[in-house]
Amino acid sequence: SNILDLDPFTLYLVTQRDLKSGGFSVDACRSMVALMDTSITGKLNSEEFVGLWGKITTFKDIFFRTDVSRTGTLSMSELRNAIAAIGNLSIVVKFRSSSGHMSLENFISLVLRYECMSSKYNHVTQ
Ligand SMILES: [Ca+2]
Ligand SMILES: [Ca+2]
Repeated sequence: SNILDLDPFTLYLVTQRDLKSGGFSVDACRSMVALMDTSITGKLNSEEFVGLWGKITTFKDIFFRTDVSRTGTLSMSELRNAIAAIGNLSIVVKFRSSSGHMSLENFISLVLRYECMSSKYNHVTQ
């Protein structure tokens, strides 16, 4: 049974409480729910939420570990190290066309999107 049924706005409120650096925008939460919503209900049940939260925690750790300059953003060289830790170098390509310094929110949204895309892709090709 699922006690939890999290819509994007509730997720937004949850992340405001938990992420030190300002949390995620409502738009970012909407896309994270869409990415993790495998049961296609428009909301996250507890299993989907645990999956998302695990990823956010992992990516947040990597972000803060690789932000050696302690600026709260990742420069190109910091991002390379972060991506190397995750193991998906195609994200760097995307980063080249962006502003040059990546915030925690953008980092997590971007990595999550790539990870979900590549796992769907792998699923199809297997
Ligand atoms: Ca769902
Ligand atoms: Ca930095």
